[in-house]
Amino acid sequence: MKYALFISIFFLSACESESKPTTATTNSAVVSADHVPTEKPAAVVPEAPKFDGVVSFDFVDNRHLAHNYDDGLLIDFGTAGSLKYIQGSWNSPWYEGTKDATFSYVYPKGVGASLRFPLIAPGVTGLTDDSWTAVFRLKPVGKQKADIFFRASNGEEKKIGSINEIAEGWGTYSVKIPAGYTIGQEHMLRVHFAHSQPIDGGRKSAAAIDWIRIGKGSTDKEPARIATAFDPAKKSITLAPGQRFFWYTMPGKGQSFAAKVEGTPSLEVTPYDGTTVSGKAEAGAIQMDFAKFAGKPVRIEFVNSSSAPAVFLNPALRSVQAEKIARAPGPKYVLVWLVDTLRADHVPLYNPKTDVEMPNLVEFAKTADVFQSGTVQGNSSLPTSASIFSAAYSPNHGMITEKAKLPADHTTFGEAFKKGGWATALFSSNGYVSNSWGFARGFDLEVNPIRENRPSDTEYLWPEAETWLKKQVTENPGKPALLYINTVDPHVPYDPPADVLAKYHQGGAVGKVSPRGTGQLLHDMAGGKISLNAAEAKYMHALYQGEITYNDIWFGKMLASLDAMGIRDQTMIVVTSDHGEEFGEYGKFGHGISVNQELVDVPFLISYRPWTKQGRVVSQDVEVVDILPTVLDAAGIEKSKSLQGASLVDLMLDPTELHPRAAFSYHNTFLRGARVGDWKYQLFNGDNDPLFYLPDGKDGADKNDISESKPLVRRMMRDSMAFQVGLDKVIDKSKHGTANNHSAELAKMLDSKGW
Ligand SMILES: [Ca+2]
Repeated sequence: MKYALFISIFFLSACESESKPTTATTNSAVVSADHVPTEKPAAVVPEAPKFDGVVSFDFVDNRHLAHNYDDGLLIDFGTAGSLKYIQGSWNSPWYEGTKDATFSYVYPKGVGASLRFPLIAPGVTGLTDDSWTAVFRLKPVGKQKADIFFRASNGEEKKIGSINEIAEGWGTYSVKIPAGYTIGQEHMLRVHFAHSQPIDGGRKSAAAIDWIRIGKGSTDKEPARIATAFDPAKKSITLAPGQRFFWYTMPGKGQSFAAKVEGTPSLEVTPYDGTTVSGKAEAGAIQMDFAKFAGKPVRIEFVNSSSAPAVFLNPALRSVQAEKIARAPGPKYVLVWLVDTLRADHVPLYNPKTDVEMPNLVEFAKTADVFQSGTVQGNSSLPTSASIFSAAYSPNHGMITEKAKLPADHTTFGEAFKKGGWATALFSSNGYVSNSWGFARGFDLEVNPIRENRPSDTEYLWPEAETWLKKQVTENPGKPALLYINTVDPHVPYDPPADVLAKYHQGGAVGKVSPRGTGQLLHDMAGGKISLNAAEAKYMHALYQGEITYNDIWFGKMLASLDAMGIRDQTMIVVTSDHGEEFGEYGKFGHGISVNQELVDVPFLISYRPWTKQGRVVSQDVEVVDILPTVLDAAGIEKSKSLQGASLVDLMLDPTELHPRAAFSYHNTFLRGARVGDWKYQLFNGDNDPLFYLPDGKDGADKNDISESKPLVRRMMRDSMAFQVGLDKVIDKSKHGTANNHSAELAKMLDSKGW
């Protein structure tokens, strides 16, 4: 037997006080010289230091992302912060929170409940004895007993104890955690009660749970809770003696930490790949230059190792304000050029190693903002286009089956511009992106060659769109116009013209692959009926590359036409895709099958020359749900409430390096992806949640799972994913921020929501 099973269950007395956590401080205090308070402290009463820069991560607003360590990691059920430990309540056996006069709690569904958490204690590097405990504050439904299971990060689960005597009413119960588990790693605790009974509202449960505390020598003392520690009005965080709050996040370029403090708290920052750096109070403030943490996931801890309370005031990561670009009047024309099935790493601007030629897009980028990481919310045309057209995440718009239709209560691309008084036209060579699924709502004109049994290549689509646009420009010169174009060339069938294909393949067709038959071929391969040899796969890939270059030729003709019409400088042009394509990197071909980067990482460029003539690269992670809010903002049209994305106009006009955002993808109902900078995370239905470092990707970006070796990063992604999962039907990024950086308004909403 691997673990010493020393199991004892006991009631803890209310006044018991056990060992306090000790403080881990390594390295010396770091105080940046750049951020010395600008005002000199007065002789007796020090003035509050004034901090430079723009607040880009506010620790008080991000209180629900904080982990609370108070005599152990405290998981306070009935607060939104508990979402972090139950995967955002996704397929989770927990009901929503219930509040009574003094605290909030949660009923697990049925007899079981589980939670996932980092096994962590200050100054403890190994779990070498059995002094660790899990303490539960709960109230049984009827007569109950419970078995407690503990699962290591490698999936190995052990029963660690039982609670055989659960008294009526609220009580605390403790189970010892045997030695042998790995500090810092993610673990799972599972409670299995004897039976469930009806509670109310048709619900069945076995017990109400207020909190669970996990730590070395943890007791049943009343916890110092988030709701009392964080004061949003005063922007303060008060730590009880021995308490600490910590956040897992990734700082951006050029950020620094600053807070005024009272008492003697300290700051500890632990990068995923290095040792802890500590900051101590000087002149009533703690300040630290975060430049060395840029792009690195870190754990940031607010620590009070004294025996008196300590306070952080206005704690924030701040960015240096860059010079803004003047906001010239917005565009008169908006043109969306969507290239169906175009993965980012086949675009030279995103991957210098690709041999795909896109000279017109490369030239275009000289006067465009190139968003370095654009993430689609779906992995096939229907869900992603629904996210573009409604600016909503898929659990909200529900377009994940062919039977779904864009819901009437979502304002669509066409409707928003129509309402703003614009002329609107949709030219789509994708059969899904049509009125049959609700996409044409609000458009004056819909043209869909596929559904009209006409050729769908861009050489046919663009001339029709061009005719409409010319007519607008000449016959309605006073009226602004939206032109949404869904080109489909790189989608199967891969059938580029011979002169373009010659750039990527010499000689005739190879083996089983015929250009017009590639659609059926992908279908048969997905069904396992057929597989390709290396030469055939290479040829098929060359056909795909040829289609991209073919599309680029027509993109160039479109730009030349705008120039000829004299409207280029009046037009905001958005270039993106609805998903990529897999070419055997994971053994499969096609799309709609995963949230791997090959499918969800797409080109994302916006040009409006009065704003983008300098051609910047924007490093923030952006999502296609941001497109509609952006073009509406640029056009000066009010955005409706149903839109969940955020306008990127500020990013275009203000180069300040803000806190990195998270971007999310969805595959049906059972798989989600999250990206923050170079880090990628996938969450499958169940317990499988691999982590990837994208620069490691050689023959597949999402291949090398490092979740076991980088637990700090995994926890950061788990926290972000939890809030996206919990909020993706209601979050409005324009006022709530993102799942990994909450606004004051979102924090307030979460305060009231509980869980
Ligand atoms: Ca609670």
